[in-house]
Amino acid sequence: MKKNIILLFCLSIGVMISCQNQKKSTNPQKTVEVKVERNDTISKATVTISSDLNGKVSKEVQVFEGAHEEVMSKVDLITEESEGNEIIERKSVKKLQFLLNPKSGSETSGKVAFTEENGQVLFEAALFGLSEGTHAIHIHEKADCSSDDGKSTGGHWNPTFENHGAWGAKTGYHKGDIGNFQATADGNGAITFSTDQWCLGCDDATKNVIGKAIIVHQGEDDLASQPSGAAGARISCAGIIE
Ligand SMILES: [Cu+2]
Ligand SMILES: [Zn+2]
Repeated sequence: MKKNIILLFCLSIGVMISCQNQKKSTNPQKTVEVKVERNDTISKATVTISSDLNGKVSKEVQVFEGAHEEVMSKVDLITEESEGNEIIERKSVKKLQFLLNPKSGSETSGKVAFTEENGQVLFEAALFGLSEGTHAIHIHEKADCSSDDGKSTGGHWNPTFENHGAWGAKTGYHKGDIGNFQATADGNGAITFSTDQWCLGCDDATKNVIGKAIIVHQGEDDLASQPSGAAGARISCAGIIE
């Protein structure tokens, strides 16, 4: 009798498992990923639609390039078509790129990029024509690189009214206090920086970097002097504009 009960128990577990396995979906799960890259002349959108039908994944990629409004209206069309079907996730990546131009009689140029993904902004800069050693790089408050000395960009971007300092310091830091980087003997330098305390064009004025400027300095930021770290002349500038 006891044996029969155990046998019945095992049988019913077996049935339960096989029933669950039969619950296979006939509708694919769709994921739409929209990646938008933009610089001052052109926008490029890459739309990847992935369909997952019971583990079988197929991908369809479409790329649009051209004027920003045109590109975005094509993206809207595709994503609207897919809506109502089985979209489970929609990712959006926004990338802005700018050129840094020499200031204060320097020959320092470079490239900067901001990439926003999942609430995180990645900042990447590559510099050329520097003197060897440590240089400061900050976000200043105005996207105006018109003056020869770069001072038209104003002071450090400080929307939370804190002291100047090292990023994350308990004693305070500006939202523009990226910090320092090193340049090699051949004059090249690079820095990457990632934070969730910035955004690209959101409504939060304490996070939005659009309308500000990137400034590279001749000297090192001592991360203590007020109001800007005593980093010396402004030798390269880029406005962060959309
Ligand atoms: Cu600065
Ligand atoms: Zn500062």
